[in-house]
Amino acid sequence: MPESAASRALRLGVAGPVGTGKSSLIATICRALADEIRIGVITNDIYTDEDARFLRSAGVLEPERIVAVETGACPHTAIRDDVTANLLAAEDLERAFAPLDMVVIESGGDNLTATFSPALVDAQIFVLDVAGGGDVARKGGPGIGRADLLVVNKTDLAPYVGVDVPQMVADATAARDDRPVLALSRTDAASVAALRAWVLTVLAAHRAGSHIPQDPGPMAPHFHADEDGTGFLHTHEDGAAPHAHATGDAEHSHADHVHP
Ligand SMILES: Nc1nc2c(ncn2[C@@H]2O[C@H](COP(=O)(O)OP(=O)(O)OP(=O)(O)O)[C@@H](O)[C@H]2O)c(=O)[nH]1
Ligand SMILES: [Mg+2]
Repeated sequence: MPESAASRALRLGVAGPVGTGKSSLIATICRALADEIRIGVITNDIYTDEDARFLRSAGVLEPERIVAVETGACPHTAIRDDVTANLLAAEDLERAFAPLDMVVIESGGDNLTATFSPALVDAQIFVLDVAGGGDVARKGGPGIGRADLLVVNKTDLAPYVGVDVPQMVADATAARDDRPVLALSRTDAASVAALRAWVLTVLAAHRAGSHIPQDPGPMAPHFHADEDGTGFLHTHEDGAAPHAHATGDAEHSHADHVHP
């Protein structure tokens, strides 16, 4: 008989553009909760195990509980199109350290359109940072629009990059039809407490069987530029009507395109 989702660890995905603070956020979650709940972590990197090494060196979890999956391809492939490697890693971790309460999976940094398949995670966090610009939240996309939690990270940097955090949070909230948005800085204890509380709420709902994994929707078609200035349109045709735009513009030119 298939195991019911509620009887295994909560699988929590963390996605978002390169460098927005995904690994740091996972370190923060571990630091805040490792004494209370049993956590395992899976990192995805294209060619290295850099993020796993960062998290091991942060000393927030036993090193053996942090495993790296080298995806060797577009990061979104391993979290959306073929999740096998990540699923096997999650099952291995859950078996090796049974019983685990939560397995956190970090996507390799990608563009604004990357989301986890609900076949891999029960809930997902999408991470933006203020340094990416205050207008990013307004641009939408499946992760910004429909991840279980949107984090606006590194708020401590806002004064230096001229971003109005309350405005960015208000724009994000509007883009998300009032789904939760959290302004976070690892240096702001109140925001870390709010993140901790959110994770515990989702975990409790998962255990109670009342948490329903959401699919934020497939990636928008996006453009992969080649070195010679040409490229190809990459579509993920698992639901939405794919469509092409005029190409020749910047790489991932459809990253900010939302499919309602
Ligand atoms: N000021 C500030 N810097 C932060 C914060 N969180 C993360 N950083 C820094 O942002 C940089 C990127 O953080 P990471 O956690 O490696 O980001 P990431 O999203 O995991 O990066 P990739 O996995 O490479 O996509 C590092 O230099 C972190 O120290 C924060 O709250 N405030
Ligand atoms: Mg990382």
